[in-house]
Amino acid sequence: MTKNATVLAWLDEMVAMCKPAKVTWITGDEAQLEKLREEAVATGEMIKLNEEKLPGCYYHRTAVNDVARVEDRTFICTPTEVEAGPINNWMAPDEMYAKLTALYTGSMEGREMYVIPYSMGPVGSPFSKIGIELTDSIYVVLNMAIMTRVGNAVLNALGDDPDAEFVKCLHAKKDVNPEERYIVQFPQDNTIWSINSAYGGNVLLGKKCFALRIASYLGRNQGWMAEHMLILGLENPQGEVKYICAAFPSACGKTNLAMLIPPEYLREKGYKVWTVGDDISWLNIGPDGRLYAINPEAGFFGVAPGTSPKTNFNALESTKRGTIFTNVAINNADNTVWWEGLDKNPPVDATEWTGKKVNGPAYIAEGNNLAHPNSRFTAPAVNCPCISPEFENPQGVPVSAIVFGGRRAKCAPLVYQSRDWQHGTFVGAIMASETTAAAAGAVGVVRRDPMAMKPFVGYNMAQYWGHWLEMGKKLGDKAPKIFHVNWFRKDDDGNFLWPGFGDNMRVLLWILDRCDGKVDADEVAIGYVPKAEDIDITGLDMTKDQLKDLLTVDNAEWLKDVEDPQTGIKQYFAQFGDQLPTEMAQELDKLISNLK
Ligand code: OXD
Ligand code: MN
Repeated sequence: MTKNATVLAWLDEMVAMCKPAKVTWITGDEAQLEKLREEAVATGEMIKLNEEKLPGCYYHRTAVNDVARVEDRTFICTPTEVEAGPINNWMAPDEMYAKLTALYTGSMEGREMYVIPYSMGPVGSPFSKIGIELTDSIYVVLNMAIMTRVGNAVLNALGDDPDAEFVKCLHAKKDVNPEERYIVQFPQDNTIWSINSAYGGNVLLGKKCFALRIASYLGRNQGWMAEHMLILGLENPQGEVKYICAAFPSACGKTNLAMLIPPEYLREKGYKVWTVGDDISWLNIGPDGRLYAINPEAGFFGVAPGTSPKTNFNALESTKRGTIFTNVAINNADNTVWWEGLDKNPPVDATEWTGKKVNGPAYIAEGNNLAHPNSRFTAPAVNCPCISPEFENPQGVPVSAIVFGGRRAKCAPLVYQSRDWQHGTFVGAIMASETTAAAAGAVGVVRRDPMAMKPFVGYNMAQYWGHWLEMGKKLGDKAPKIFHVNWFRKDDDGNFLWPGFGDNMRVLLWILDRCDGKVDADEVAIGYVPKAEDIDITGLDMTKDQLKDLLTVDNAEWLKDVEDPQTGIKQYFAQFGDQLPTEMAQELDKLISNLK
């Protein structure tokens, strides 16, 4: 426990409102966590999986109406609407507190409240931040114990100073009613309130709510950045490691890139990839003036379907022990797990994700999924075979390059480099991705997702771009170089032009060569593209001409992307009105004049 008066006063207030039958502090001791696992198994909240094949692994099933983040019920409650900006849901803080207080009052009667002190980032790192989550869900406690560092060590790091900074997080399952589900950030109060959900991204409040929404706001005020970016280290045959941060919207292969296995001929030469993080980067300017990244998380909350030994061996290995699986299918023959894309042998004696016993192959043949498409694994990062030796480094890793990306059938070339930080900020701001068949709605529709932060920015997106520009000024010539990639370009017959997966390493090598000033490039309207001879295609079933096709920039296509009345860049920027930094408007004018 703690003597910190601010923590204790806040806890008293929340207890008085939620009225739990009992309050338990999470200490971080394994014995306490083990007792909670046993309790969750006894109540049916979790199922223990095959101890021999999946040691320390558990299964959890959510309510069928509670399987994903709920962007339409996620709010940024700043004093004025303009602070939240046009792409966030907003309500005045007082109004939201009143509305939610009514819902929370008595919500934990007869239930136990768990108090989880947690650190985002290694405990005691100058770049780490502390949160305390109150929850009535054992599932949340056990997930938080994988995804973050929890317990007494965190309280010691917070100390007794009543002014010490921490984020106050409150979660109540209540009755999981989707009509009264709210995921609410109060950035000015360092506060997050989540109610009526028990699904990952809505309730593991350290992740998206704190490490992106609240942290992006803190970062603006404190001179650092919280970004939706993986962090990977690329080691060359001389043993030097350079670090890259990369932001992609969902369904663009972020976890796969973070854990990439280089093509065999590069492995043989001695190239390696090290994973520092797969989802979130906190970026600070270090003592030498360069940008340093830490991964605030301690685990991976990954999408299971599609993960296989071929697509992501390292992610799959990470799930082999100490992992919680949510909404995948169970193979009853040996009490293990299965999901679409794991292999070609769906279990015959299966329990599909909602809990129905089915014949797996027959059920799939009828057009059903055994695992929910957004089913997840919560796996400890230390399980990952390629976890970076720098993973726990409290100073973080120096970033050489920032990479933005999206899924574009046309338009964006395989890779291009921005001219400078300001132009790179613009490249991030115009990021877009095409919707896939994996989500409901029309396929191939362009959706703008600046810096992959559309669902996660904790204040006005235009002011966030302004903050990027400020950080660039501070970094000066030490700023990382900024690039954009597109692994998803297609030919006129709809075939992908680039093999992707491990071969993406070939593009990363060009990016690092550019950072080191080792290769020339061609300047085109949108920035710099590689000379075809500088991307190594050894061993690929691809001609130089096909590579050239991947690198071409079609100015007419780009002009359409700027001008499109629904999804165009001009239209998108217009909604920010006078909040749009003039530099962004200038970059747009420059793009248009270059294209013409
Ligand atoms: C995630 C997401 O779960 O971005 O990481 O939705
Ligand atoms: Mn994410």
